[in-house]
Amino acid sequence: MKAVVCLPTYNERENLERMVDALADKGVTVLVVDDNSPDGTGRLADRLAAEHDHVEVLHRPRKEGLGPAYLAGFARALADPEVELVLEMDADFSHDPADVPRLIAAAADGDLVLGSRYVEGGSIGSWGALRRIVSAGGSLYARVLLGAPVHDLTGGFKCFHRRVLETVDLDAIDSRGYAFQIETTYRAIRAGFSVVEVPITFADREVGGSKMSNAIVLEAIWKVPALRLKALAGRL
Ligand SMILES: Nc1nc2c(ncn2[C@@H]2O[C@H](COP(=O)(O)OP(=O)(O)O)[C@@H](O)[C@H]2O)c(=O)[nH]1
Ligand SMILES: [Mg+2]
Repeated sequence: MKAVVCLPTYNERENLERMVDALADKGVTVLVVDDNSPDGTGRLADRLAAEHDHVEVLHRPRKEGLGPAYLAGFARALADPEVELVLEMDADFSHDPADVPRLIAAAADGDLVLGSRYVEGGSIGSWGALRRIVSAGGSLYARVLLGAPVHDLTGGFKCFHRRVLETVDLDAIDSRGYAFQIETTYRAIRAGFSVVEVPITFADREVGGSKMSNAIVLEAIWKVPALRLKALAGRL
């Protein structure tokens, strides 16, 4: 079953080559989606794509957040009719490339697989107290407001079957940050798809900087009730 890992990058020059190497023996195609990173990640990605059969690159003109980058990556991945699984993954080693086969294997048991920090066996490495609270609180907030039976709604290590991405109205999604993760999972659930959570250990990045911002947190806070209202109005 052909699988594509969409890897959004913004200033990940120090991580990308190691990540591409770590994914080389996982039987996946890596689609780097770079938003014209000022640090030259896009040029590095082009070189890696020239060197490795399992690497492809999608260049976008400017940074617009994770959401639009993933949507562009999904469209590119699905354009190949042989692709059955599309994965989301961070390029900064917060998500362990060694976990990719577990996510793919779990796709046999569900339509959407989530790498989950908040189920038994899952954990977070060295994050400080504030980020833990924002992340765990955000997932709980979304879980309660949406009534979604999922423990990690904000995580970005996921594996979609093609049918999920073809059924959900991706054109209607304008979330950019964590809200994008919440929205894609919620829309999948609303559409009747099954979700499987696989425990993962989330590690803090060792090199490069996080792009998390207050705007990303605020977007998630207001988007969750907005999604619920849309669903109640029968528009989702
Ligand atoms: N293409 C693209 N990638 C992004 C953007 N923002 C973040 N990323 C990538 O998304 C992944 C997760 O972002 P990160 O900043 O580590 O977020 P954090 O893990 O929540 O701190 C990394 O691979 C980033 O390079 C963006 O606007 N565009
Ligand atoms: Mg990160």
